[in-house]
Amino acid sequence: MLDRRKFYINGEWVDPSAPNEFEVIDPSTEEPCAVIALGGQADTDAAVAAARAAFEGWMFTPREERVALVRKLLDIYEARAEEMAQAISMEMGAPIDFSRSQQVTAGSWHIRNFLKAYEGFEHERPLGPHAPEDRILYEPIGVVGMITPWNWPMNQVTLKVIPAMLVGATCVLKPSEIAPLSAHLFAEMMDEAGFPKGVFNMVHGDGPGVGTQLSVHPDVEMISFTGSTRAGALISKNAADTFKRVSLELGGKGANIIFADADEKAVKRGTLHCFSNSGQSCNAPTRMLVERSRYDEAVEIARETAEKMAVGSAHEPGRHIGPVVSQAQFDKIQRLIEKGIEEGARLVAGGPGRPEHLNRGYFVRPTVFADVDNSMTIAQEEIFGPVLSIIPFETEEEAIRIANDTIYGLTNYVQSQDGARRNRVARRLRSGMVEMNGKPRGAGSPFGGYKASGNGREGGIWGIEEFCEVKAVSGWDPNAP
Ligand code: TXE
Repeated sequence: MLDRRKFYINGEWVDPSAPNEFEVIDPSTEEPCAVIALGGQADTDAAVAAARAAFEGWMFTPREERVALVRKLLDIYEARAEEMAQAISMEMGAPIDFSRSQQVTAGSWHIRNFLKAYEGFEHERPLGPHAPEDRILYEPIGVVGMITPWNWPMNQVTLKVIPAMLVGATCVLKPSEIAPLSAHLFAEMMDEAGFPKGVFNMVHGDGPGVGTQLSVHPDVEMISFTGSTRAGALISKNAADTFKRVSLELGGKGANIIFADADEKAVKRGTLHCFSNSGQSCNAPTRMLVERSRYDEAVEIARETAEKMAVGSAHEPGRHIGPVVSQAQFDKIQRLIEKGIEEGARLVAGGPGRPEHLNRGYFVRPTVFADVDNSMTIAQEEIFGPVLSIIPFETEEEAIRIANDTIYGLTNYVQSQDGARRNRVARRLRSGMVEMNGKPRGAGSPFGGYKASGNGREGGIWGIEEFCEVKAVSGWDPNAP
């Protein structure tokens, strides 16, 4: 069993202030695979103090030096990619090939994209061509508490840590306690890259402990959070008394609108996308809205796709999906599948229980419900498992109404050969992202949600500005350095 009971504070690996041990469970086997310590107030305070003390120096470090350190980190990250893939598979159950090709590379993709986006980022800008004595300064916000989840661990860690490092903010990272191994390894990489002491700190802990302590801490200027809508609301409330900036990336209930003129692969593509990462993605297209004339055909394709989808251990190579992350998530998904049946949706593939060939591990059967009404629980709640709900529609207007009829607003999807229709629908969907005809979002585009899906934007120039305060200065001497 791996021993990961140390925290990374002020450039050192230190012991926790109290033992408070916590076992990390491998979701493929249900066996403990590592032990960490959950931090307490003294650990949080030490990490925040280190980040605070490092801030001034880091903020005024020449940008080329910060960029060079991030470049060095990228080299190390790529050199240790296999270790990272193994850690992610073990902690959250992504099959090893998926871990290598998607989970790990999401991190390097973000690091590269941020380096590119930051090239064009000016920390000091004139207000406009006719206001040379007005200067707008984009300054690093200060100490940032970063709280991350377990579903795309390196995706989320790099989306927060990298832009903060580039602009000159400092941070305390609290990764998910149920999938902390990749973040621990990431902290080793930050150490190896040689970031100055205290610039990056990492403390393991849970929500009621370190998560809350960071949220209320008077010396933390910002919380950047990805996780459940429940925890996001709590963090906002906890942060209110100290006027922190709170950036939230929360749940989703994406609609995938398939018009009758959609390309023939659209249904299969949408089903596979919904099941990818065992359905544990906030932007998963979990509600498939299909125009009536192609509805029966779509249900059949989705059923076939689900039945062909292999499920197996994270430690085996192949294109199967793995278990979900924990017993709690497994139970939640089972409860929602039962609820779907109870409320009258038509189960066409999968269903309750584990796949027959697996009797241990948090494995869920790829499940498809047809004849779903958008008011049903399975169409409203984020399930976070491989469960697809198919809903018929008659008109474009009705499709837009159903898509928007959710508390969430993260990603919606549109499939149609009619460009004018695609653009028209994209303008009316209340979500931070709309992806059409299977085209993935471009590098450097912003990621984030409307409504209960959150409020910040990560990635690209938007994700860099998140970590900056904006200062307006008048009487600036444009001819002086
Ligand atoms: O999330 P939590 P859970 C959704 C998904 C999933 C559900 C529950 O629907 O089924 O959330 O997952 C920290 N103050 N998403 O319970 O609790 C916690 O320690 C400060 C969507 O695992 O939100 C961890 O680091 N921090 C999502 C992180 O929050 C708190 C990804 C996420 O855990 C806290 C994950 C508190 N009061 C789950 N309570 C996405 N947007 O991708 C918890 N935490």
